[in-house]
Amino acid sequence: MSDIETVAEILSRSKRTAVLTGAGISAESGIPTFRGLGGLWNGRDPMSLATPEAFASDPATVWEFYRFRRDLVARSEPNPGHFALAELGRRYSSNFTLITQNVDRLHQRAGSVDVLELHGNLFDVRCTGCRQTFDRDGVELPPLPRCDDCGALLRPAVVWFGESLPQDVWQRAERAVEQADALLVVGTSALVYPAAGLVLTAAEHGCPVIEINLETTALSQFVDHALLGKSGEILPQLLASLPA
Ligand code: BJW
Ligand code: ZN
Repeated sequence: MSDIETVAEILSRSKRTAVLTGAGISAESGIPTFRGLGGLWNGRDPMSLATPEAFASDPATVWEFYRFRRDLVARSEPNPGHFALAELGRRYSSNFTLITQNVDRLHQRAGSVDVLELHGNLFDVRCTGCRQTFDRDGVELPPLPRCDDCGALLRPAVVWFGESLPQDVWQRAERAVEQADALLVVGTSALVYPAAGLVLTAAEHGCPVIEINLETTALSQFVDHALLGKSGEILPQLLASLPA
């Protein structure tokens, strides 16, 4: 049996499947990852901009970075990896949970529903004054957008370092992983917590963990099966190996 067939067997037996994705799944859509080669956005290091401190000291630069990313993502399309996960979700429907660290919404554009966005998304904004969240998808933003209600600065509704994840989303993700019979971990370096901790939670519960990545990661030692390669190639192969 090939590695893919072994993993397909695990998935076909699984009653509850969870998936955790990271930036690597969108790399084949032309969206740079955060770390490693090519992990620079428009010449900038994303890690120095993904903090509340960076926003407080230079909101115009941080907004320029996020406007650039909103535009890039709007011009990009989901790839076969996103579509394969959407199809997997349709097959398993209520027994399938897709958890993503990505803020690009490409899973939803590929047809996935009920996606748990651990780190928010690029298209909502939040007021730094009255804390309301507004949908600004498809809207051209000025260099320093302000709240229509209270006039305070708006910020991207993403989760920066040192900030808490949305509690309801996090609790649903934890529960899904605790109850899962299989966890697929796709395209993440598994360096950022608490998201990476979901892999350890699954392993502690005896849940088979399958990693799909170009390379080994910080948590590869805890996974049961590592499929090395592009998620846009491996996920469709995996889908094709499942009984219809
Ligand atoms: C492919 C591929 C292909 C490429 N096919 N694969 C020490 C220990 C533990 C924790 C901490 C610590 N010190 C500080 C912390 C906490 C901190 C943290 O984890 N830091 C670590 C870096 C050490 N975490 C936090 O602060 C979190 N909050 C928190 O803990 O709250 C509690 C708290 C409250 C108050 C004070 C302190 C704590 C929040 C984390 C928020 C992360 N936010 C970002 C930015 C989001 C907005 C934005 O997008 O701009 O989220 S950072 C960035 O990293 C982004 C990503 O979602 C996240 C993960 O990155 P990801 O997805 O793994 O991407 P890469 O680039 O790292 O990896 C890509 C992978 O794809 C690679 O492996 C490639 O090989 C692979 N690949 N092409 C398959 N075709
Ligand atoms: Zn406001």
